[in-house]
Amino acid sequence: MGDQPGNEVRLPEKDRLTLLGEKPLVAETPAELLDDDTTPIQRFFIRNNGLLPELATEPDAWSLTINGEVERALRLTLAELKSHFPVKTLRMVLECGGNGRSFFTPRAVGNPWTHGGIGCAEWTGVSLGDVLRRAGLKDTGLHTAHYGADPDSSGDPDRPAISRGMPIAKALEEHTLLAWAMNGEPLPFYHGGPLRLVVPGWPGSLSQKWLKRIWVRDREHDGPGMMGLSYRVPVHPIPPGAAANDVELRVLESMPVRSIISTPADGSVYPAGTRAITVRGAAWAGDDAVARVDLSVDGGTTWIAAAMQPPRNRYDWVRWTATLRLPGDGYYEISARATDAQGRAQPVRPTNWNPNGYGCNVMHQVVVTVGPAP
Ligand SMILES: Nc1nc2c(c(=O)[nH]1)N[C@H]1C(S)=C(S)[C@@H](COP(=O)(O)O)O[C@H]1N2
Ligand SMILES: [Mo]
Repeated sequence: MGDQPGNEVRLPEKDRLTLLGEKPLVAETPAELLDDDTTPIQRFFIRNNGLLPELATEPDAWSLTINGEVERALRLTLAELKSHFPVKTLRMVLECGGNGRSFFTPRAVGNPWTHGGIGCAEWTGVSLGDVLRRAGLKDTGLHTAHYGADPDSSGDPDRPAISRGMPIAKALEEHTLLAWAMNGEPLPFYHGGPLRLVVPGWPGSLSQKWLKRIWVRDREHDGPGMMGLSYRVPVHPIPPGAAANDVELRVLESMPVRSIISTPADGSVYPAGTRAITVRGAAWAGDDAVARVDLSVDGGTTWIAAAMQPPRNRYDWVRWTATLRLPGDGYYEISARATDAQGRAQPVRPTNWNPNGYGCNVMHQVVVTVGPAP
């Protein structure tokens, strides 16, 4: 599949994802398909920025180079990564920085994500920090720069589709992984197999797929995805639709607190007389922890606290459930609102409009009807 430059992609292995773009392939998961504790591979969103690389025929021979501001440059095969460093499996959220973009008014530039640029998988790999320490970080090693095997849409092999980087502290966090397996299976090609980064809690764009090289730099990286308005948001809020010239910007790091309702599906109809419905979903909060999730069926007049399942590890999402009592038959809008450990809750309406539409964490709502639809 990877060797067809036209990317005429059919995805038999994907289950009812919503296609947001075909070239490059971008597809999100409808919220009602995010009802599993661990997102199955066939329901995991896809975000590509360029062409697909060639399919690796011998995954264990895949090599990763670590160079730049290190004592000794390393070139490691996947087989060496698997056997020379402590292996860990962590369930962690991966979320596109543009998730929720379509809720901004005016429309921000980019893929019109609704609530489905998110998934939570079990990633198996080694801590990037362990590998960087093996290479020996110099005092001048302050940022990373990531390179994958996928060329930019022009097809020029020297132009990466995307190449972002992070401050060295995030790279050294034990949860930042070089991952080769997803939900216990070899990392699928679409998700960056044989090898990718998983940088949990921060925009998905840092989690470089088809990872070939990590360049340790003495300054913030300047590859595609790092310059101009890319993954940057205004330091001080600006009016929706305003030009960003002369506006002070910062690189988007931790993603904001967010939740989705995965049951019931939007538009569900219940038999007349139903007075209690079970609601389920997930919540996550970037680098932070989820403190609570509340639900309302009356536009936020009253709230019911959801019961939360403890996360398995840091960066795992929180699965939650609640039973909502309804006063009678009719039409209801259910809203979910997550709050992080610092007391920051999801907004009722999208706040923090920004030109490229990052980090929109407006509450998710689903509509249900009890009894015959009016
Ligand atoms: N090499 C490479 N890595 C990449 C990308 C890409 O286009 N090429 N897209 C990034 C973006 S923007 C996101 S949101 C995640 C999506 O990962 P997924 O397709 O496995 O869901 O991969 C990131 N890593
Ligand atoms: Mo993304």
